[in-house]
Amino acid sequence: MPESVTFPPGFLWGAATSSYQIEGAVREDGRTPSIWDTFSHTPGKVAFDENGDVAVDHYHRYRDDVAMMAGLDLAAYRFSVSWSRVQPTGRGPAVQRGLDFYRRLVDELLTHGIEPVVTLYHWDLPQELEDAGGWPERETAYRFAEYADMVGRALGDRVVRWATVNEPWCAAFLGYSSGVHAPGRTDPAAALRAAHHLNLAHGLGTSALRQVLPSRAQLAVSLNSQVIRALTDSPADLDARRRIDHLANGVFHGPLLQGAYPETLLSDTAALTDWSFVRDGDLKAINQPIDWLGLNYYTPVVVSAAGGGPKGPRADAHGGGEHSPWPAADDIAFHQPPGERTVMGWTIDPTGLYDLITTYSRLRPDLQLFVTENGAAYDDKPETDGQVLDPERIAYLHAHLAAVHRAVSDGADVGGYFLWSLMDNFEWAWGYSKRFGAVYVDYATQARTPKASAHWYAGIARTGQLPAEPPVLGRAG
Ligand code: IFM
Repeated sequence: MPESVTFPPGFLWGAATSSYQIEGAVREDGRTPSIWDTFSHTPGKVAFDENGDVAVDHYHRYRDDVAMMAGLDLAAYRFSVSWSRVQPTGRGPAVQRGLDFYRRLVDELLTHGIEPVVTLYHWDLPQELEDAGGWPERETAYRFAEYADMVGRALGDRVVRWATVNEPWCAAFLGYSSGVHAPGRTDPAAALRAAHHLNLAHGLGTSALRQVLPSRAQLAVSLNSQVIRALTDSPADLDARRRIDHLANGVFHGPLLQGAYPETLLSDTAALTDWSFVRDGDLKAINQPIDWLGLNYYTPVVVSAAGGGPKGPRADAHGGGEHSPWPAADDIAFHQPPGERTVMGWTIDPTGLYDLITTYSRLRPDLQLFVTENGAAYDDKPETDGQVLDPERIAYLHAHLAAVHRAVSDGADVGGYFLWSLMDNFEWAWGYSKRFGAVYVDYATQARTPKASAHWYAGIARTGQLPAEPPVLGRAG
C-alpha cells in the first residue's frame, strides 16, 4: 500500500445507530412497547436482564450528540425511526410528538451540516402487531407501508437517503427461528414467512415512499448479506455453501434485486413450507427500483456438510441459542473461521468485505453501494487520564476501509461508509456488555467520551485519506 490512499470525492463518511439501541424514553410522548421492550423485560432473554428503557438516553441528549458528531467531522448520520413512537400500536393515526422528535433530530443534523440517513425498520416492531401475528403475517407488510407513508410525509422535505428495512435476515431468522432476538419465536417455517413479508414490506414501503417523497429521494434497503465460504471444495461442502447462501442472501436479494426466489431455496425448504404465502403479484411488488443498496458486514461464515466439523446450530454471529436460525439445515455444520476475533467472537476478515462489495457490484452494477454498517466490539475502558484507547478497533476499521478502497479501485461504485456504531449502546441479546461505539458511554452518568478510534476516523472523514498504517497507541495503564 502507498503512504495513504484517497477515497473518491464526495464519498460519504458516517456513523450509524438504531432507535431501540440508543433512544431510551420508552414510555414518553405516546410511545408504546415494541417487541424489544417485551423481549428484554422477559427474564433470561438478554444478558444481565438488561433493557433499552434508558439505553444511552439519546431521546433527551440528541442535541449534544449531534454537536459531538459535528466535532467528529461526520458528514452523515444513519439512524432508525421507532415505529412505536410514531404509530404506537402499528395502526391508526401518527402521533405528532413522535414525529416531532425525528423532525427536531433531522433539523439539528442539517444545522450542523450532517446528512440524515433514515432507516424505517431496525427490528422494533410495535408489540400489538406481533400480538396480531407479527412478520409471519402478511398484514404486517401492509401496516409497514402505512407507517412508511407517515414518516415519508413528515421527513420527506428534509431527508434524501432512506432505507426501508435493516438486516431482514436478523429480523426473520433470529427473531422467529433461533429466537435469540425478539419476539423470541422458534418456528423455522414462520421465519421463512417472516422473510417473505419483510421483503414485501420493503416493496410496499418503497412504493409508498415514492408516492410522497420528492423525486430527489434515494431509496434503498440494508442487507446483512453474508459472506459464506465452504470449508473444502468437496461437492458436499459446496452444496452446503449454496444452501446457506440461499438462506442468508438469496432469500432477500433474489426477490429484492432480481425479481424471484432462487428455485433451489424453494426445494431445499419444501419439507417446511410450500411457499404458498407468496401470492401473485408479490414478486413484482417487492422488486421495486431502488437507488442504492446498503451492505452491513462484520465477519464471514464457513460451512461444511455435517461430518466435516462441529454439528448443530451454530453460535451465530448475533448470539447462540439452542435453536438454529437456519431452516432445514440441521445437516450443515458451521465452523469458526481462523484468525483473530473481536470480543463478539467474530473472526476479523476484511477480505470478506471486499468479496461482499464486489459480489453485489457484479450482481447489480447499476446500483450504488453503501457500507451501512461495519465495526467491532472490544472491552474498552478509560485510562487513568480518562482517554479511551482502542487500537484494536482502529486496526479493524483500518483493514476494512482498505478493503473498501480496494473494491473501489477495482471498479465497485461505493458511495459511502457508516461505522457501527457512533456510540456504545444496547447490543440486543448481549445487553450493554459489548461496546461497538467509536464514542465511549459511561452508562452510570451517560457521559460520552470519543475513543481514540473516533478521533482517528474523524481525520479520515475530514481528508478522505486512509493512511497506509494504523497509528501505534501506547496505553497509559
Ligand atoms: O448492533 C447491531 C446492529 O443493530 C445490527 N447489525 C449488527 C450490529 C452489531 O451486532
